[in-house]
Amino acid sequence: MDCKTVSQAENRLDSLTSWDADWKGLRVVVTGIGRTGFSVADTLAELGAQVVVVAASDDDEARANADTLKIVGVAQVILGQDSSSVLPLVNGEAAELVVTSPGLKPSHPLLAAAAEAGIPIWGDVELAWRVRTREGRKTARWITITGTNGKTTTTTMVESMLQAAGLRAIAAGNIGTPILDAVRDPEGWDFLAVELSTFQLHFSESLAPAASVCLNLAEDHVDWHGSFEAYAADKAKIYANTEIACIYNAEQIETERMVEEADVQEGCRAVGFTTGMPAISMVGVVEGLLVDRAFIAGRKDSAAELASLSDIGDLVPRHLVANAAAAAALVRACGLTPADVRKGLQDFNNGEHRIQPVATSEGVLWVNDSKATNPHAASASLASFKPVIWIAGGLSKGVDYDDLVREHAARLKAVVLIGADSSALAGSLARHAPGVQVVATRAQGGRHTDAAALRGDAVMAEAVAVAASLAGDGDTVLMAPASASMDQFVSYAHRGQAFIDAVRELLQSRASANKES
Ligand code: UMA
Repeated sequence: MDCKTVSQAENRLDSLTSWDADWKGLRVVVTGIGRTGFSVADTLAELGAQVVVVAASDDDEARANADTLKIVGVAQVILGQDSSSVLPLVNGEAAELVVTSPGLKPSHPLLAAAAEAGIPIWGDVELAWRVRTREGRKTARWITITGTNGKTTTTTMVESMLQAAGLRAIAAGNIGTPILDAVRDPEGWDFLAVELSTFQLHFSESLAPAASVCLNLAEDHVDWHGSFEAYAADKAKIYANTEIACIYNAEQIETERMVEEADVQEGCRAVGFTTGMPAISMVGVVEGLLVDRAFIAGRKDSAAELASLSDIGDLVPRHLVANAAAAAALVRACGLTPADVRKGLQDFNNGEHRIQPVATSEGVLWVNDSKATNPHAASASLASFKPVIWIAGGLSKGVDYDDLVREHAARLKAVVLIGADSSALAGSLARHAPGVQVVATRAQGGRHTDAAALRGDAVMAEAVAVAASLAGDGDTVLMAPASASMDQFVSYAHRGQAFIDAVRELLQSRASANKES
């Protein structure tokens, strides 16, 4: 492409800032055909763009997605050939835009080729921001959340608080629902609680959230970003153009520095969150109460009670307090009341069997997510913890575990398999997490013939005992089976209760053994 053509294409892209803009005929290459790529190609086809999709995968799911995309008007889908460094032409001409999936590194040959040719590269989140306004529909305000750990929990808390305030709101983004699926909802939303990974932030430029947070920063995904500095720089993009408040972690100076260096909208405030006593312009904790010293008139010498820590749950590990404080700061910035914050936390807590902390003992956190009956739900809870001893398996319903295991292999310390036959999950683990220790309970594959030992309660007691023997200080034992329960339990609730009972029994017997010795 010559210089003139590149600048014409860029001018055209500059004008594409609403659903109703002129997207017709725009030549776009979409990379990836997973959740993101599918939603991008589907959206662009609906907008009338000319779309070619390229992806490395060539499995049944990719082929089914390709068939659907062709039906909705995507010009061409090229599977199994992502390693080429030649961008495909779109209807015989060079692409004007590439929209990529977060799984592709910036150094990927196709993206490197696009960059070399001066073709802009957006992520799905950039596209979603640009099409968020549409004639006749509500335009949602965005609350954006990133951080190395706790993104999913905080995003879910924000969603719960917004809904408690009677607003139409949903969590989307890295949490699992592609942001474009949320944006295209026919009714529209008041707010979107948007979880963003650094991969997504890397390919976003124009977002202007109402409130934003980087929860914390630790070394992660360096292979994708090339260096820790590059990873941190992408995380810092969360604060760009924020309208009302940038929320930072007052216990981690790096996040405050990011806010200091961010270009934000005029009047935007910097507000800290802490698990300790809040200074002025912070949300924090005083004597078991979550309190606000940022969004009240008398903040110089007083604080407003938002909720009690017991509203979050019976047992609240420190990281969950931090997540609640961050979520509260985000929604208070957007005008929610203390009552909305409290109700949101209570509703979050009442999600029994859904990422439910059961106990902490000897530095190990035990979490019940029996409601995670499929890979998608299990992915959200796995993303919240690291390192994890994962109790999983059960009735697979023919689903594919490869993506789930591939995505989370790095956070797994060990896996304990429950279920009558979890060979599909075992296969995915062998393929995509070969270094991770996998221990099967005795009921697996009919290895045990004693009917009593096959009962759910006995299986769970065995799984919990094995997990306890593998877990050490700082680990989380997460029961998020990614499978249905009915092969060994009456229901997911029964499975969750069996886990809670087994954990409590184990900890009690440990406590009495310690007393005796
Ligand atoms: N692909 C290529 N070439 C490559 C890599 C991938 O062509 O080199 C193709 C694959 O063939 C496949 C597609 O890309 O067709 C897969 O895309 P993807 O890896 O971007 O995954 P999606 O299914 O689109 O899911 C993504 C996020 N995945 C990643 O960031 C890796 C999901 O976050 C997110 O929920 C989803 O979009 C919706 O927004 C998951 C995740 O693990 C949970 N995120 C990481 C984390 O939380 O740590 C960042």
